Amino acid sequence: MANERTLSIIKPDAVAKNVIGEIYTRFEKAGLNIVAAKMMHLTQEQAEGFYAEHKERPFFNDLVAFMTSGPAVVQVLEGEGAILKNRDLMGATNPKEAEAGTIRADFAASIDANAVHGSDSAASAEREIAYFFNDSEICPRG
Ligand code: RTP
Ligand code: MG
Repeated sequence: MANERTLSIIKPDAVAKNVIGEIYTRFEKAGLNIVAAKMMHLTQEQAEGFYAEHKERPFFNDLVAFMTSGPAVVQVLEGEGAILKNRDLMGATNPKEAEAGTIRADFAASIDANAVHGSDSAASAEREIAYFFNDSEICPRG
């Protein structure tokens, strides 16, 4: 499988629970390298732009309110099959349906406060990484 990059966000609920380190450990143990990272309290405009594909969905306003409710940690993960690997580590969108041992099963409280985001395709990953990071902020391993 190809070496890929994906955009990950530790959402405000997980930051508030103090589990940034536990989530980073899962990425690292799965062989994903954190090649860029920053903590950000997203503005309304940043959250709306990031989730623009969901603009017409009934949950859009709640999603934007949640994503701007506190600081988040945004990172680029790199590794073999990183996009799918990260989605597997995250588990299903609704933590009630997430497989045991996944990040959402272990740390998420609800479908709204669901601990993490991960790009869902190569095209999303490219857009989402560029949304938050310049090339100069990404530091691949030598
Ligand atoms: P994400 O984009 O945050 O990684 O999550 P996802 O791919 O698993 O889910 P997506 O369909 O992209 O939805 C984005 C976020 O919107 C909230 N959502 N609520 N109430 C609902 O039916 C509903 N559906 C989605 C979730 O917080 C989801 O993470
Ligand atoms: Mg999504």
